[in-house]
Amino acid sequence: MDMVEQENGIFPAVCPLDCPDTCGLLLHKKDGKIVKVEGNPEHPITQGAICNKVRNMAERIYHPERVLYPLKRSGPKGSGEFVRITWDEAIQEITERYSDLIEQYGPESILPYSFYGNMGVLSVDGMDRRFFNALGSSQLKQTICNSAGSVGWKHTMGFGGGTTPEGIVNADLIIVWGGNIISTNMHQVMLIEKARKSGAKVVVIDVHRNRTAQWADWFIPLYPGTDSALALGIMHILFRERLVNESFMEQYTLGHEELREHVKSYNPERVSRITGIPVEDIEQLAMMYGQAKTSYIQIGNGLQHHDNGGMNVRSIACLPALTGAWLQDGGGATKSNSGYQSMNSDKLERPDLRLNSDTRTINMNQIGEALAMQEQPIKALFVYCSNPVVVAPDSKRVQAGFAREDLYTVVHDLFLTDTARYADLVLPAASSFESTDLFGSYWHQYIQLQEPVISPLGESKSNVQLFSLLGRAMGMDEEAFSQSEESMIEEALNYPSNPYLNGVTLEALQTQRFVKLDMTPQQFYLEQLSTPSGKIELYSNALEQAGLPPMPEYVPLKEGYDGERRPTREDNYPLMFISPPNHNFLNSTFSNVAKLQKMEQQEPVLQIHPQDAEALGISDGEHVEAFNDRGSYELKASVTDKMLPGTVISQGLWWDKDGRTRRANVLTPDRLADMGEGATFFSATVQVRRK
Ligand SMILES: Nc1nc2c(c(=O)[nH]1)N[C@H]1C(S)=C(S)[C@@H](COP(=O)(O)OP(=O)(O)OC[C@H]3O[C@@H](n4cnc5c(=O)[nH]c(N)nc54)[C@H](O)[C@@H]3O)O[C@H]1N2
Ligand SMILES: Nc1nc2c(c(=O)[nH]1)N[C@H]1C(S)=C(S)[C@@H](COP(=O)(O)OP(=O)(O)OC[C@H]3O[C@@H](n4cnc5c(=O)[nH]c(N)nc54)[C@H](O)[C@@H]3O)O[C@H]1N2
Ligand code: SF4
Ligand SMILES: [Mo]
Repeated sequence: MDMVEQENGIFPAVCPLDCPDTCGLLLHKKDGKIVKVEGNPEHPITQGAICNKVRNMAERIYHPERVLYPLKRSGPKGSGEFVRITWDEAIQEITERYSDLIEQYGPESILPYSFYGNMGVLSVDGMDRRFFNALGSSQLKQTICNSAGSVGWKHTMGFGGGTTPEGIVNADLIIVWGGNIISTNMHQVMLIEKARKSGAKVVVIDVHRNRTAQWADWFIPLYPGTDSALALGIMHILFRERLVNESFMEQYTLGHEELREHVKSYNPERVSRITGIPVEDIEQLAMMYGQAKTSYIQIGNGLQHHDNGGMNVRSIACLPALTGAWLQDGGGATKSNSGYQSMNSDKLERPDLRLNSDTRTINMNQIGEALAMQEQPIKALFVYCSNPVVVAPDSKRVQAGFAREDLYTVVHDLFLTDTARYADLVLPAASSFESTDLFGSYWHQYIQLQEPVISPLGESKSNVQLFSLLGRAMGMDEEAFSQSEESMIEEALNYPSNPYLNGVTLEALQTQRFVKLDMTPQQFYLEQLSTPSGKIELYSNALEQAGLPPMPEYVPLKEGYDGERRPTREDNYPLMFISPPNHNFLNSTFSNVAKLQKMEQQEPVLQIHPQDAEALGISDGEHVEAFNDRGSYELKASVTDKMLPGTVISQGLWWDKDGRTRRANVLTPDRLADMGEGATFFSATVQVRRK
């Protein structure tokens, strides 16, 4: 008997959320319903510990506001007024509208908009892609999360993977740089705690004394977007003090002699002026780093959501190449480990089904602008696994785009999100616990399988079910649209180009649950770097050709301040506005769960330094408005010295409520970062006033 049919029991599951930990879960089922979610103690990395968010997952699955039937809009866009229709009516409507649009404007008038609301590869890099490939729609550049940093990393290291988790316990110095891992990667904290018991020191470098900084041994605050300058200052001292590993640099790097000259101008005094960090602290940090036996740097996502985000990551990624930390088990750095688990995307996504090979691509960070395009306008949007009205920058423009009367929008989600409220048609999505899917992790090296534990609630359908149904309804008669999930998984894992996947099979997943990648090739990590030179590129010709500095460099933010350029009276928006994730939501997911809202003080909070609060006449707990030319919204002030003066912080991506805007992204820019066309959420300036 399969899991769905069993009324009672404890069943294995995978956390589907966009979180590096990809925990193994156990779902307790009673009378056919999930009543409890806990960690699976047998998962080698996550070991039975899970976050509070997912412990409350049942509340989300059975939330009274979950969308259970197809809905058709009956009021103005954004009003949230819908009537129930049948699946047959919904599918018929989509196929008719799409056929008309294709005839009149061509298939590129249709744009999918998706991200990783469910990390299952069949859901977001599988049947969905097949459908849009066969349709010939415009393509989305998925740049909203880490693309600036990934490209910065790749220009230095080549391959999209770094230090793997298990070794971290051996490190004696751990630097968490621009990340808030207590909230965003809790199992890394568990491993670091082990290292700490053996004497390791933990340093956090951030613009905010976040939860992770409070837990660290040493917190170093700096001005936003100045991380490259700090990394270059550390390099300056490492060369000066001969704390570099000459033979390592000789063997494994390109451009160390040029770099040695280059960093002479980044003396500690200059770096201190830019970053706001005292000279003594820069000296001490560099000495600690240079003298550590096994140093490890966790490069967070926060510091790459900036105009200079690619370079920030690149500069930091150069540090272990100077000391040779890569030679130690657990040494080095990680930005993302997604490279180890790449799957057979040709088989999964079937790009061969696309007939128009030069289809236009639209950057998801600029969806507001894209929806305002007059020429070759986007006439239809299909949103799934994402909530762009809340998560995309310059949100008022995004909202205006979604409000266009002539735009035909379909949203597939579990809830009537702020985005779904603008849809013409809302389709009910099954949760991952109601579906079959395959999960990797962008941090650890275990692959997992999800099999359905309960039946889809109401009339909801998984992404795979939906897109295969739609494909067939649109006359796509290829076998690709009737393939079973199991067969898709087999094809995804059959990928000799990625040797790490050796031995990972559907059968192994069914019997063992957690199947580790074959990490043998990692032993040759330094010998097989996929940069153009095959070495760690301290000097990058590719960057030079792209018109960017070939060596790590501090480039000030386009919108923002540093220690050398503080705001003046002429600056209307003198505060830097940073809006990173909070502890209890996952991006905007869970922002509608009452228990978790309560743990986040029920509403958006603006942390403001006492000096700034005093100058603006703001007291703790009162309501304020944060604003700039892009928009404004109301928050509750929390006066605190967790940042340097001049920086304000609001954590968490909130949905609007009762007509009140609660979206941080009304203030953020849709400019693209220096690399990877990435998002620049945190290079935003604002002013704040009493409400
Ligand atoms: N609880 C929870 N967990 C999550 C998420 C969530 O929303 N909630 N989101 C998931 C996703 S999609 C991602 S990408 C990861 C992200 O998780 P992390 O890698 O931890 O990155 P962020 O939380 O985005 O940002 C971390 C820190 O960057 C800091 N920061 C901002 N600008 C700068 C700067 O210029 N320099 C430095 N040094 N620091 C800066 C912010 O203050 C913040 O403390 O977390 C995942 N896990
Ligand atoms: N200001 C600011 N903005 C940010 C960030 C920030 O730090 N600050 N972080 C950015 C980052 S790093 C990221 S990754 C993005 C994340 O942005 P998104 O990927 O849009 O994340 P969510 O807001 O969690 O939205 C995911 C949606 O997918 C839905 N969903 C879940 N499972 C399924 C499924 O199986 N099928 C379908 N069809 N839908 C499903 C959920 O209900 C939810 O509404 O946000 C970015 N935006
Ligand atoms: S959100 Fe992250 S920490 Fe929480 S259960 Fe999921 S994978 Fe684990
Ligand atoms: Mo992300």
